[in-house]
Parts: sequence; C-alpha cells; structure tokens
Amino acid sequence: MKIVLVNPPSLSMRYNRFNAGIPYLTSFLKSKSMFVEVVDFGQAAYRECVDRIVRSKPEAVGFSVNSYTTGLREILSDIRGRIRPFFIAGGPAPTLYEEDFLSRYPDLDCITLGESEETLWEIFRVLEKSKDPMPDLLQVKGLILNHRGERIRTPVRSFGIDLNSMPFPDYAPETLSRLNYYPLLTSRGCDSHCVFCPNRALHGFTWRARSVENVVSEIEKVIRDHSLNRFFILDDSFNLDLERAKNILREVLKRKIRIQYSFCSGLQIRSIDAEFLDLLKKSGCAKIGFGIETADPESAGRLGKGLSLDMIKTRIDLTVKSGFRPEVYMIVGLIGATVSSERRSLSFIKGLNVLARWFIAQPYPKTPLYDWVARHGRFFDPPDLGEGVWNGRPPLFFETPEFTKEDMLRTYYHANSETDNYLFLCSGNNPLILFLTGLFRVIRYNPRRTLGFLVWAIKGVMNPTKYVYNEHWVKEEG
Ligand code: B12
Ligand code: SF4
Repeated sequence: MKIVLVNPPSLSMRYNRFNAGIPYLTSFLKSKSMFVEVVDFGQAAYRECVDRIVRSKPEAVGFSVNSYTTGLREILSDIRGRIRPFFIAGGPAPTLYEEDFLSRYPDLDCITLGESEETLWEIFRVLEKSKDPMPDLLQVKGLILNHRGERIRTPVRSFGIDLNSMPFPDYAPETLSRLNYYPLLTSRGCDSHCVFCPNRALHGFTWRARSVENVVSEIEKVIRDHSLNRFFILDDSFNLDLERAKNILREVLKRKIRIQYSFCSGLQIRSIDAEFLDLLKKSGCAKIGFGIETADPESAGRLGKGLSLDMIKTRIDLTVKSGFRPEVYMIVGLIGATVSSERRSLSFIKGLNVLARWFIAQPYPKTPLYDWVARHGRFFDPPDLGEGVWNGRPPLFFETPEFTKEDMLRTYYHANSETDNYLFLCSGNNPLILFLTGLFRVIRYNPRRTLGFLVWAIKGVMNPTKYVYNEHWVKEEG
C-alpha cells in the first residue's frame, strides 16, 4: 500500500523551510513496511508536484496543513481530475478547525486530529483490508470522516505514544543539505496554559519527553550519517524538566560531541538556573530566547504562564550574567490589551538587556483568547494574513473596542523599533524594498528612531549574515 505525504504551498513561503510532522509520519509508516513518498510544494514547481503525485498512483494522499497553507483546494481538484486516492489531511489547521475545515475542503475523505503516527497507520490497515472501509474507519480513534457529505466523529484519541520507542524522523538528505542543520525534537507538548496557545489541542495535555540516551543517540547518528553538527531544537518546552535538560547537555559534553545549536521556541524562563545556562554555553548553544508575551502586570496575571515581573527580571539578569543576550518574544493584543497596557509592557522590557521581538496575537480556536475575541471583539473575515510576520507585515485577525486594528499595528511597529528589532518593520525579499519599507514605517510610526534604523541598515549591508534573521544559530548583534 502506498501513500504520498504532501507539504502544500504556504503563504509564509519565506519561512516554509521544512515540515516537522511529515518526517515523523514517514519513518513510523516505513517501520510498518508501508511505502511512503513525500512531495514538497515548497521545493518544486506546482505542476511538477501535482504530476509526481499522480504518477506515483498512491492509494492515499495525506496533506499536512497549518493555517498558512494555501492552494489546497486547487491541488485536490487537480489530482482528483486524474486519479481518486483516499484524501486525508492532518496538522494544526484540521486539528483546530475540525468540521469547519472539512466543510471548506469537501474533497477530503477524512481529517485526523493532533499527533497522527498511529492514527494514520490504523487508517491504512483498514484501507488495505477492505473496499468499503467506512464501517471499520469508525473504529479508528481521532478522526472526522466525510461520508457522503455527513461529518462523522470517531472516539477521541489520547496522545500516549511512547516517544522512546519511535523511529527517528526520516528527513530527506536533500532537505538536510539544503537546511545545513538538523531539526531535533526531544519532547512534545507543554504543561502551561497560555491563553493564546493551541498546543494542547495539538499535543494533548501532558508534556512527554524522550530519554537522555535516546536524544543523544539521535544526535550521534545525525553527525555520523549526515556529517551535520548544527541542530535546531523544535521543542515547545525543552527545559520543562530542568534536570533532564541538564542531563542531555551533560551527556553531550561527557561524550565530547561538538555541536552548535539554537531553539525554535523560547525556553521556559521559570525553569532555568546558573548551572543550566553554563551547560548551554559550554555545549554549543548559540542563542536563547524566552516567551515572555507580556510584561504588563495585569495582562501577565491573565496570561496563564505563571510569570511575575520580578521573576522575569531576576532570570534575565542571571542569563545576561552567564554571557547570553537573550531574545524575548512578546505578543501585542492579548486578552484585555489596550494602548496603555502595551506601553507598560514595553517600558518594562526596555529596562532589560534583551533583544525583544514583538508579534501580533493570533486567536486560534480551542484557546481562551479565541473565546474572548468571539465574545468581546470582532474577527476580520477573511483575516489579513499578509505574508507572515517574518516579512514585516503582521497578520491582523481581530480587534476589540479598546484596541483597534490601527492601535495594534501602531503598537507593533512602535514597540519593535523602540527595542531595535527593525527587521520586523521591513517587508519583501529584495534588499532595496526591505530598506524602503522599513524606512517608511519607522518615519511613520516612530520617527525619533530613524537614525537607529539607518545605523542598523548600514551594519546589515556590511555584515548581512550577522543581521539578517535567517540563521538561527548566528548570534545577532551580539
Ligand atoms: C517547528 C515549528 C516550525 C518549523 C517547522 C514547520 C512545520 N510545518 O512543521 C518552522 C520553523 C519552519 C515553522 C514555521 C512556521 N510555523 Co511553526 N511551529 C513549529 C512548532 C514549534 C513545532 C512543530 C513540531 O515540532 N512538531 C512536531 C511534529 C511531530 O508535530 P506536527 O508537526 O504537529 O505533526 C503531527 C500532527 O500535526 C500530524 N500531522 C502533521 N502533518 C500531517 C499530515 C497528515 C496527512 C496527517 C494525517 C497528520 C499530520 O501528525 C504529525 C505527527 O504526530 C509548532 C508548535 C507545535 N508544538 O506544534 C509551531 C506551529 C506549527 N507553527 C505555526 C506557525 C503559525 C508557523 C508559521 C506560519 C510562522 C510564520 N508566521 O511564518 C510558519 C509556517 C511554515 C509552514 N509552511 O509550515 C503554528 C501553526 C498554527 C496553525 N493554526 O496553523 C504553530 C502551532 C505554533 C503556534 N502558533 O502555536 N514552524
Ligand atoms: S509555554 Fe509556550 S508551548 Fe507552553 S502553553 Fe505557553 S506558549 Fe504554549
């Protein structure tokens, strides 16, 4: 039985560097002797990708979809005109939007909810066995089926897969040589309750971690097989269990493994100490960041992360003392935000020795932020997705009577320029356009920072790798 797993095009093409879910599904299914092919629309032309799917005549095609995926309807209809495999979609968007997602894509036969290695394998066992799979598919947990226009939910699946018994993800050698680093996932999920975060719906309610031995042997295998020693750690909460995190780094040092690495998401600021920071430094960590989200005392109280301003200040000071200049990730527009609450947040952050990056809140279904906006504010329909925040044009999803669309944009550009994060003011891929959009926005939203912007731009021209936000292990401005 053969399946093609597809990474469709993304509105955030500039950031569509790899897909983390597909290599896990691929290795798991291969370990069950299934034949899997991967087609990545981020890496080849549209027509070529559709032709490859059709030529391989799969029994099933599975799409990995997040909210920034684009062109899915067109791909489905282009394939459907030529072959009719079983169509499945999984990933963050189907998981969060559920029936609404299926209604938007009626060509799909089913969607899977959350982590899906076992779900997909069980679907295939049913498809392999029977020409009329419907009755048996009803027994597979974690699905919404599209049966002759009717949506049928199967029982809920709990995410209990033992991460240590899973095969390592199957990243294609071309992907790794293009990336020149290895995406490493040492744990799944998180135990915090941040009001904006959809991760509980994606990975369940508990944090699950791989053993130290399992993680370090993957690192050794990557170095051996791919001659790569750069790692990009994808965990949502790498240091949730501080002792486990330290033990991974101790083991790397003990075995004299020479690596460079950085993190995709912030580390948990509540779970650090001097020894951990020292181990990070010694074991090759190039850069760290923390998800602070808001530093207005009232908004921080509502955030669900359990951080106080005192704790933030003490831990940032400790981090700086140990030789890192940390990044902090901030969100404009959380529950109850106003122009003044955002000003208070900014003023606190400016007092710290950090590089702050400000984003705009995106309310995902199944989160308290979403429910609050539904009650209290107004969603934009369709949302202004822009090209992803990384292109300097933040997506706008909603506004409230106290914090309008204009307030959000103004706060976003103002805060980013106040904290010298000028890249978030710039849009486009061409350096001249990047410069001109940034210059226009700094003059419009924060003219007194124009000189700072020009100095940053000149340094960027002289040393692009250090200043352009594309290499996560390159220390910026440090
Ligand atoms: C690593 C990461 C990235 C990486 C890799 C992206 C990727 N597509 O995998 C990079 C840095 C490139 C990235 C970029 C972006 N990301 Co990102 N990213 C993450 C992060 C932190 C971890 C993902 C991870 O490690 N997953 C591990 C694997 C095992 O899980 P998984 O990918 O979800 O896959 C499982 C299931 O979803 C399912 N599944 C996935 N695909 C399929 C396909 C089929 C057929 C089936 C049946 C099942 C299935 O089974 C998989 C195995 O269990 C998540 C947060 C999170 N915890 O999910 C955000 C997250 C996925 N990213 C997000 C966003 C918004 C983005 C960007 C749009 C950011 C931007 N503005 O540019 C871009 C989009 C790029 C793109 N086209 O994908 C959002 C998505 C929200 C949403 N509703 O869609 C998340 C959830 C973060 C958040 N805001 O909470 N990201
Ligand atoms: S700490 Fe990070 S991963 Fe955990 S709930 Fe909050 S935002 Fe989500």
